[in-house]
Amino acid sequence: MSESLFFTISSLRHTILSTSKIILSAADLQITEKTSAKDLVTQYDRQVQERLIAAISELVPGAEFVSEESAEKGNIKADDTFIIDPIDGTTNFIHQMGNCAISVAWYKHGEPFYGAVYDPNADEFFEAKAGEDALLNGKPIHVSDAPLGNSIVLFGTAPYNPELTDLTFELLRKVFGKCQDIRRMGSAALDICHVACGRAGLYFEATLSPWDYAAAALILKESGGSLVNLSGQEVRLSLEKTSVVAGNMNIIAESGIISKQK
Ligand code: LIP
Repeated sequence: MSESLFFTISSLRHTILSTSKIILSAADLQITEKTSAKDLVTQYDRQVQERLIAAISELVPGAEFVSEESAEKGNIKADDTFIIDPIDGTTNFIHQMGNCAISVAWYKHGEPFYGAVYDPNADEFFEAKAGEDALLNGKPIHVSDAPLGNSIVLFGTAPYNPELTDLTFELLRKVFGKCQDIRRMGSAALDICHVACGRAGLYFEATLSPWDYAAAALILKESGGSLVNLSGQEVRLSLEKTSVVAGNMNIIAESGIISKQK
């Protein structure tokens, strides 16, 4: 990797760390509803997003952005596109439950180049550069090779999409009897990172937006894991929502939640 790219990634890491202080010092949330009373945003989601976009635009002139709280979505095939979730786990953040993260993915010509997911409450910085080890606070991480029966399964409830509730709990019922236990932690990006570092064996959610998974998908890949949809196809970055299943391929197969498209 060139010295200038190395410097840019170091500067991006520093920007994420410094911007995260906004989350830790939050006070007057100024909560507003987006699509429903379950789909909320605070002034801090917007502040973090603005701070990140301004800093990255200096670091990578001409960069395009796909960010959760921006109406305008950039071109995911541009020379440089940053896919940002300023606060993944906003509902946890609103209820002061921790377990939320800043997620930033850097794509080059539509291919993942760098991904970072930072949980400021736990001070855990997950990151990966394409083709290199996935890291947690600078140390290599790897998915678990434990069988499903010895594994925690994480899941999301797709709360913004009540039409998917029955499917979610059918899938949950299917795995609950086969795994050690289940958890709903509330941040898709962190859930996928918990799979990447081997804390959990599997994560699934019936629908996610690109900013929820874009960075964690690269971290998972470089930790030896796979991100597929509920039909078993590899998840590729798209502006369309997609179902996701994260794990190693053995545990994904063992779970029985994939239904191959005919
Ligand atoms: C959230 C995800 C969560 C999912 C929610 C929402 P947000 O992201 O992390 O797993 O269930 O629907 O997408 O909205 O907090 O950035």
